[in-house]
Amino acid sequence: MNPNTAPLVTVQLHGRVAELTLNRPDKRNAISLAMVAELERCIATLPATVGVVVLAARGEHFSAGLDLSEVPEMSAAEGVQHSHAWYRVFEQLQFGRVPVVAVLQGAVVGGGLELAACAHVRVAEDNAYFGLPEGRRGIFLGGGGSVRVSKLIGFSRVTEMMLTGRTYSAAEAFAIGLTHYTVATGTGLAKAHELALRIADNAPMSNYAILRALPLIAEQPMSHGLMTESLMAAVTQSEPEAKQRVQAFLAKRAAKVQRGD
Ligand code: 1HE
Repeated sequence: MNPNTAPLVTVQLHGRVAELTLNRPDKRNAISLAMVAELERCIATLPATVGVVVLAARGEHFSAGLDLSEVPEMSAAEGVQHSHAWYRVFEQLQFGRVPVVAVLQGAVVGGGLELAACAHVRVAEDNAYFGLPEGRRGIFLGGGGSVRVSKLIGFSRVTEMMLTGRTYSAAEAFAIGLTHYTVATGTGLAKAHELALRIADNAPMSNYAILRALPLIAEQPMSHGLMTESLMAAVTQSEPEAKQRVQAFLAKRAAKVQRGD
């Protein structure tokens, strides 16, 4: 297909899992406003049967970040609007209806890392590397990374990454908590689908609480956090599905937790 007419994001449905794939490998999946809009449309039109999203990218690199060809033409006012267009879709990813598992390979840099930071589970192939080269380009984070990436690895590491332009390897990214899994090159998608199926098997109310309540609790003072937690616990355990699942365990009909799970 002509790269100029190919969709910038493709959607493939695998039962309860929707695979969303950035599809601009010739430009290293640089994120243009058109790609942001396409991502937004794909998320908004996911069938109700979808319980988990796998976010992937075609080609050797997850994403080279912001499409730099958009920068020279942008005024300050347009720059603010540009960031807000990214924020809107990234918020839908992070706080939407369904958990997101990202598969990361090659360059995961700038806005690509900001996008990856919206996912709930990050699987990196061992050839992945992570950087924030904004300082090198004379620009700044603009896709929520100063907040999201700082929350993941701390303000000090983000400062150093941005000042020096250093990259973290897949092994280092795992060690500092930027990713959750490191897998061999070429196996990330399979691992992401395996994890997605496990997530899809959770009770929907538990997944809701994990996605919606947990991040709020993390921002609350301890006394408020404990109150929110207790209310959320009461709501989830009142669901008929929770009663059934607990009864199944007590009747020895449900799987035990196993080492290596
Ligand atoms: C691009 C972009 C891009 C590649 N915008 N066109 N991001 C960066 O500073 C990273 C810039 N990119 C790179 O450092 C490299 O491209 C990679 C290390 C990611 C990949 O290298 P390589 O050798 O595989 O590919 P390439 O030859 O550099 O790029 C292939 C094509 O993609 C080439 O275009 P072509 O017409 O010559 O084929 C590149 O120009 C194009 N390309 N990256 C536009 N980013 C919300 S604010 C977020 C702020 C940021 O994200 S700042 C970080 C920007």
